Amino acid sequence: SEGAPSNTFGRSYATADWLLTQTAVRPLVGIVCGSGLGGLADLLKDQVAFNYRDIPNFPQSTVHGHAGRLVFGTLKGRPCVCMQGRFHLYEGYPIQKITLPMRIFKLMGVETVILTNAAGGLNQDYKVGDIMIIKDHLNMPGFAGNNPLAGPNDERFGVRFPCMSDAYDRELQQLAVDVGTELGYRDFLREGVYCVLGGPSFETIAECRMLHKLGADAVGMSTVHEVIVARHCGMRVFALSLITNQAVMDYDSEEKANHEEVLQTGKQRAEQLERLVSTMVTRIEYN
Ligand code: 6GU
Repeated sequence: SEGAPSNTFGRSYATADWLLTQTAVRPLVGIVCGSGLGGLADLLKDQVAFNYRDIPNFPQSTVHGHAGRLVFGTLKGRPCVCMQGRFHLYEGYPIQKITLPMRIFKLMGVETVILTNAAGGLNQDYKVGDIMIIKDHLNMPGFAGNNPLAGPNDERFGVRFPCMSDAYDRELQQLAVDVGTELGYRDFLREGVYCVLGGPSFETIAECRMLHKLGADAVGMSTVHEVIVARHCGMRVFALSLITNQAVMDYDSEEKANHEEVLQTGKQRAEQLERLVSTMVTRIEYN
């Protein structure tokens, strides 16, 4: 029957229901923390946290050697839920499994999703440590048919052919510029296009050059799938990339992309990125 292969409505509903019986928090904002950026969850007050392995239907995190956590709590009184650790295509999950948490967010009442990630800089003006407000994306796996909405459409979530030209909420982008300016972040705050690849191998030099020519400012392995599913079911979306390294663009370079550099830069800028997001949360308007 319709929706049968994955029945994500039934599973999302059961999980949302289970979570809401375990916590009094009714989250309006859902946050997804990127690599090295999980400290955001620690800012939540009156926390109720769940290991992913204890949540029915939740995928398990494999990437950093420790279990991911879903953390409920409040940021200056605003009810939030925060994913500390996310799921990636390169871990081998079916793409619908990666994005299931977005549908669970929706069914718990979340209106706004904020996503962060670590990314490589393709724009030659970008420096390591820059924070990029994502204004648009290039979905490379999607070009090859790997889209989380492929398969039967469940109208309870959204339409068959969702619009993506308004995926990244303009008001939230402006709010980020305003808050970033107030916090004194202007020198390292950027706005650009994020390109997602499947990973886990980093890009070749030729691939970086190609992506740059195609209009990408930063490249990574996450976020876009979650954005598509979040927009499909009508949540507002805001996303940030922390530029953790410069993608290698020429053959004379001695640079090599590596995960340690990604995590190291995350540590240096994480606090500022967390302050930007938490300040934004306290100013978002709710319906
Ligand atoms: Cl250079 N590439 C990709 N695909 N993901 C990244 C990255 C680069 N830096 C951080 N994440």
